[in-house]
Amino acid sequence: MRKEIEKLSKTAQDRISQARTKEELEELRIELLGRKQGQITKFIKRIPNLSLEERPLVGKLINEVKIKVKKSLEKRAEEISQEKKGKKIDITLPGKRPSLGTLHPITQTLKEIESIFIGLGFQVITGPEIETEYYNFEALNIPKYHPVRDEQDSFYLDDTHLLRTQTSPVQIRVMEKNQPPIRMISPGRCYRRDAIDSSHFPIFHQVEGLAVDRKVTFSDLKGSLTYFVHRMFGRKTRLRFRPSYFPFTEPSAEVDISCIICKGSGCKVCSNKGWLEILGSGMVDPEVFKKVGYDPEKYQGFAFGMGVERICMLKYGIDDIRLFFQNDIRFLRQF
Ligand code: 2U9
Repeated sequence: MRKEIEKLSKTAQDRISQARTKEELEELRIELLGRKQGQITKFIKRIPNLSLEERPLVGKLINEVKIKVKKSLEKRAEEISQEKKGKKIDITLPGKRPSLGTLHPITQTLKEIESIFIGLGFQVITGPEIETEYYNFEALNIPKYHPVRDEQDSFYLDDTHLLRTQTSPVQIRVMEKNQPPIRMISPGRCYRRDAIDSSHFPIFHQVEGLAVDRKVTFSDLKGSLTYFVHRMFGRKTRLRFRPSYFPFTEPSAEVDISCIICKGSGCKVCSNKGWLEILGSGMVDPEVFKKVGYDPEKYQGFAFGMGVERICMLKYGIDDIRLFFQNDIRFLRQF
């Protein structure tokens, strides 16, 4: 019987080390150590048939084999789970690149506009989005019942406070507190009660600029805006200053650029005109200077304003303003 036990011990060790899965190991455990039919159990059951001298010796041997088999089963199980883990990680594969977020296209465009004017010596100054009627309208030479107030239908919060329709109030506040020279731009969100379509949305972004000093002329305005357009849309872009009207500037001009898609020959984007309107501008109206206590005989200034969404749409060929406000990751991911 001893020989049989030793033989079983050897084959058991071989079979355990060859097992490939935990299921195979479990089958082996039952075959060897199972309570009723296990091969080792069967040897234990045969002990009473042995002589009294042999019983303790064989009993001891069986016990040793049983412990050895149990340990081997455990060791092999551990090896199998390690092998399994090892298979999951292939260290030769290239690493996964974490997906990085990007700045919103409007933020990117704002930053680009800001950096161009910073290069021209303009300061970037922001201000509140809730304004009083005085700063949003009166100080900008837009009295009550002026037709521009209808065009810029606004969101009133109470009798005197509204969401600003432009960022010019920031510039009024800066002039109130500082003496010329002033060179500043004020970027930020504005609100108008517009019906929503592909080019209108009640929230939009503006960058307005202001330069005030002695002897500031319309040539300074043209030079600064030409430099801006060349940096923003390329040096080959042509500009056209078209007479216009704003209550806060006199004279006023709208700035068109040669269509950046067709270069001026006419296409869908420019409605076959060859030109795209991108800016409003003008010399600061003396009435505005009087409101902030500047002497219009002593100081002149030029001012301009642009819609950031429009600039961004033209630059990237986006045909619907609503895309900027929907936060659809498939749109945002492209910038
Ligand atoms: C002060 C005095 C004058 C800012 C100006 C425009 C012309 C203009 C529009 C462009 C598209 C608004 O976003 S838009 O709808 N703006 O055409 N803005 S001049 O003039 C100022 C600003 C501040 C104290």
